[in-house]
Amino acid sequence: SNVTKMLDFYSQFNPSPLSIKQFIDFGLNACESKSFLFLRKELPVRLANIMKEIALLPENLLRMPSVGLVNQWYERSFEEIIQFERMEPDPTILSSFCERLVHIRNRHADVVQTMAQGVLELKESHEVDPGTENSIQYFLDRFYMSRISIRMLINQHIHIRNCHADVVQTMAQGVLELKESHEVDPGTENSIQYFLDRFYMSRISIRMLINQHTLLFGEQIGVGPRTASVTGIGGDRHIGSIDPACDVAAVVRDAYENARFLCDRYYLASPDLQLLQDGVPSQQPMPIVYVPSHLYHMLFELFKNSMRATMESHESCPPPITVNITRGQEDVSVKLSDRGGGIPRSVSDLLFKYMYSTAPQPSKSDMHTVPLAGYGYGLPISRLYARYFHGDLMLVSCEGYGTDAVIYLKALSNEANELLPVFNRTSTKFYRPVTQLADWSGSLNTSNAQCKNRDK
Ligand code: W6P
Repeated sequence: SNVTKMLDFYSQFNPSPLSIKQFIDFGLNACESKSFLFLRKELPVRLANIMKEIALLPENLLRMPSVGLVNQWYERSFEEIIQFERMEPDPTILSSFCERLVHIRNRHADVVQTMAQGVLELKESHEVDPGTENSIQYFLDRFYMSRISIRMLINQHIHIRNCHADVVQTMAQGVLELKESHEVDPGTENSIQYFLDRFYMSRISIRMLINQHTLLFGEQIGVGPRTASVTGIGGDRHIGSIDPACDVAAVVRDAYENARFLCDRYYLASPDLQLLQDGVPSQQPMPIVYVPSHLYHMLFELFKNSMRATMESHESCPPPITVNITRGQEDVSVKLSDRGGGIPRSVSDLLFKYMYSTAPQPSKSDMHTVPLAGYGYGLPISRLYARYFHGDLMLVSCEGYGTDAVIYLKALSNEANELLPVFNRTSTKFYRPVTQLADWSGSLNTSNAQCKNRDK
């Protein structure tokens, strides 16, 4: 069909990764039609690349209803975006494009849960061999990364429309509407010119005053920690979802406070936070060019895990969770250390595996006791957020004592490039489950170990 042809066409292109710096430059020179022209090619490319990988999934997973549903969402969204292929970026098209993006973003809101459901369906209906399990792990990492990147593009575009285009462009559109519906005489034209000069100048000056005021006084007033650090109500220095002065320490405090709220409700107590910078207590901000909501997501997840481990291993007097933030040449590192008794190495590898993370869900009837952390997809998804801009997330646990979790972030925004899955021959190979022979003694695949050299 036509859509299949388009899929083949767009999947030939590699996605173009952007750096945080490029996102910012693009956002500052915000031009909605330029963004439109970029996205109507880049979004189909990213969608097509991951859809080609969906098609390579093990057949028994593809047959699961939830996976089929997710697949349908992708097909529909791909079709909707390529509708704009040959359209001129006039105001009407630009606004319907933006509406479409919001629509698509909503359609894909529950992808993670639905995919997890699909994996659960598979596990309940089939015996899953290690080869298949590996393919699924490989796929889900790439699939969720692709999703993170697509959402990032959509959010940046919407920002460009909201922040820069809105007033100026809506006004321009009004002028256009007038010109199309009436003959405009020179006198009217002059007064419009006069008005708009003053209107825009007034706007520029008001924004300038607001920015100065909030930058100078916004921090002390304190709009409430969560809003302050994540949404950055303190002068809109934000460029879309990027904060060029994202205060890592403030986001740590936010995430801690919100996790503590859940912890207190569940355990009626919670560990304290000891916040260090370069190993010593500090109230200084630790600014970095980053997406605060992504950082918050990772920290909130890690805090929930640390708090649960701490409370489960200490009936009274829970030891504090220590967070040490450090800045080096390449990385800003955030290390969370708990004394929650740790986890064995055999378990810490599993925490990032989607197949194991799909723990049997807590009973739906028990809606009032929100479990603190269900080892859901929180950790693997958090690690993807870290890796998305070439950082990382690691766990080092000492069983019997506690766990260190480290988030690494690129210190320099021009090195913080998007990390994107690319569909090609190499990625295709991973979906052909070759039954690997164990080349180390006593390792994973016992059935293989027994039938030595029986690979055909
Ligand atoms: C634990 C297990 C865990 C996972 C992730 C982060 C922190 C911790 N602490 O005991």
